[in-house]
Amino acid sequence: MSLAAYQSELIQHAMQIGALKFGSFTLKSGRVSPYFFNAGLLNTGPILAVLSTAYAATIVSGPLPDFDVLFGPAYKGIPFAATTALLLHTQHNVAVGFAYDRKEAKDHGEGGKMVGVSVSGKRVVILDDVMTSGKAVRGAIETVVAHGGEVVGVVQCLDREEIGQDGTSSTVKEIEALIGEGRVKSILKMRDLMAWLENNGMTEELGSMKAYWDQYGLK
Ligand code: OMP
Repeated sequence: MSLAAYQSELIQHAMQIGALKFGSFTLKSGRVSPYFFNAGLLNTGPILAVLSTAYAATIVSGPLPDFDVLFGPAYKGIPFAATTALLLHTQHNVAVGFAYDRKEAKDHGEGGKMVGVSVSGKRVVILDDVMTSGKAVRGAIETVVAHGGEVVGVVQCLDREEIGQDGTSSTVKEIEALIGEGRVKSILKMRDLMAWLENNGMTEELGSMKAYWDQYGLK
């Protein structure tokens, strides 16, 4: 399986700065994983340029339906949505607003939980870091819908390609059942990480990844 240049570049950078690690990690869902991708460490200008270029390319080549607002859930989605909205404009001539939420509602000033352009009555694409069981993205969908927006797409940096909350089908299928078929996109998938490990002769890590895939991977 061959990777696109931007995918290899992103994996390479992530490995160099320790954003992608191999070992033993307990995830939010309680699953014990042989790898962890910490998008919070993608925190320099050059890596943001690589990442948001990849997000923007994934959105336009998806293709996703036309939309009005890019929504980045707090906290990690916020800078990524901002830089991707910028690159959609400068690289693809696509003009969209961007918005994000607060984890705790503000009771003074402008108040409320949402910041940025209003999602009310708008077509919204959610942009986030990693999807495992889908809990985080379900929360983001609920937030957008509660504020009157229609979610027409979800774009992740990494889709771990796992089974969803109900344990019978993939997280992607569960989320697409909510927002429409073909509406969940990602820059990287778990199989891309496995291809990269194989290309780079990291056989021990690849073995652990395969065992994890057998337990929690797409059915
Ligand atoms: P779910 O809510 O189970 O889909 O898990 C996704 C969230 O878990 C992400 O938004 C991250 O906060 C976190 N996470 C990572 O950041 N990287 C990983 O490799 C795995 C997880 C995780 O805990 O599943």
